[in-house]
Amino acid sequence: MAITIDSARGIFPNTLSADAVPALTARFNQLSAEDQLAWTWFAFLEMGKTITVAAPGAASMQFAEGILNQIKQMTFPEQTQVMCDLANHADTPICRTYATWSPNIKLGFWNQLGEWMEQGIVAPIPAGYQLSANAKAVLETLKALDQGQQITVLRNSVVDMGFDVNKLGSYTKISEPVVPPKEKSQRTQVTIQGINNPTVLSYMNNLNANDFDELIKLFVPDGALQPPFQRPIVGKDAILRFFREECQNLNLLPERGISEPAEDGYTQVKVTGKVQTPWFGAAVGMNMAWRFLLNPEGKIFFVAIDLLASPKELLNLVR
Ligand code: 45D
Repeated sequence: MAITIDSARGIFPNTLSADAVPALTARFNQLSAEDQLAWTWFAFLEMGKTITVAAPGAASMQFAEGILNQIKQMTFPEQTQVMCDLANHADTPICRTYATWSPNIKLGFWNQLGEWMEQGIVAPIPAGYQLSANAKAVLETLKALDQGQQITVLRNSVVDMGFDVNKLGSYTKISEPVVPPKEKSQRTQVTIQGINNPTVLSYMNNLNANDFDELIKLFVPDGALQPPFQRPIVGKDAILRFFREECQNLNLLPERGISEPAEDGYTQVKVTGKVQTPWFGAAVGMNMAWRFLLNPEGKIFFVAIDLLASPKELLNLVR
C-alpha cells in the first residue's frame, strides 16, 4: 500500500497525546462570554502564582497598538463590550481585525489588556464575580493539568476568539516581523539518545536557530507538518509560512528517540523531549513527541508534533 499523509498520521499509534486539552477547550467554548472572560482571568491569576509571562517586545506589538489605544480611550462598559464581542466571535471591526492576527499577536494583545485590567486602565472583572457552576468545574479541571497543558488551553482560548476567519473572505494575515536566524557561532547542537539521523538533528537545530530557510529544505515538496491538535499543514510553502508566523524563538530540548525501517524504504523516527515557548521560557517545559516519516532520500515526508498526556510518555518509544 502506498504511503500517504493520512497513513503517515498513524505512525507510532501508541503515542498518548494530552486529550484533556481539546476536551477542556471544548467545555470552555460552551461557557457564556462573561464566564469565559472571568474564567480566563482566574486561570491567569492562578497560573501567575507560579510562572510569569514574558511580554513581547515592541516590534511584535506594533500591529496591535492601534486597537489597544482605541480600547484604552473607551469607557469601562465599552471595554467590557469589546472583550465580550471577542469571546462571542461577533462581527465588529475589532473582531475582524483580531481574526487576521497570528497567535502571538493575539496573546500579546490580551497580555496587555490583562496588565491594564490590573492597573485599572481597562475594566476589571467585577469584584465578587461568581463563575457559573460549570465554569467552576472547568477551572478545577484546568488546575489539575500539568503546566504545559494549562498554557496550551489558555493559548487555544485566545486563538479561537474574534470573528470567524473563514467568513472574512480575502484578507492579509498579520504576524510579527521575522527575526534573522541566529549567528552560526551562537547556535547550539542537540544530542538525542538513540538517534543519529542527520535530518532529525538538523530539524531540531535549525528550528532552534530560527533558520527556517534551511529547515524547509529538509521537507519533500508535498510534505506535511502536523502541529499539536491540528490538521496537517501540507506543502513546503504553507509549512514555511507557518514556521515564520508561529515558530520563532522556540526552544526544542529533545531527549531520546527510536528509529526504524518503514515500508517502501521509508524510515520512521519517534523522538520525545521538552519544548519551551518564549512566553514562559525555562519555567515551563512541555512534554512533547515528534513522529517523523522520512523518505528513502532522508527528506521529511511527514512530521507530527504531539503534546504528551504525561511525563511517563517521554519514555514510551514502542511502536
Ligand atoms: O479573556 O517542532 C485576561 C510547532 C482575562 C512547530 C485574558 C512546535 C480576559 C514544530 C487574563 C486578560 C509550533 C508545532 C483573556 C514544535 C481574557 C515543532 C488573557 C511546538 C484572554 C515543537 C489571557 C510548539 C492571556 C509548541 C494573556 C508546542 C493568556 C508551542 C496568555 C506551544 C497565554 C506554545 C499564553 C504555547 C500562552 C504557548 C501566553 C502553549 C502561551 C502558550
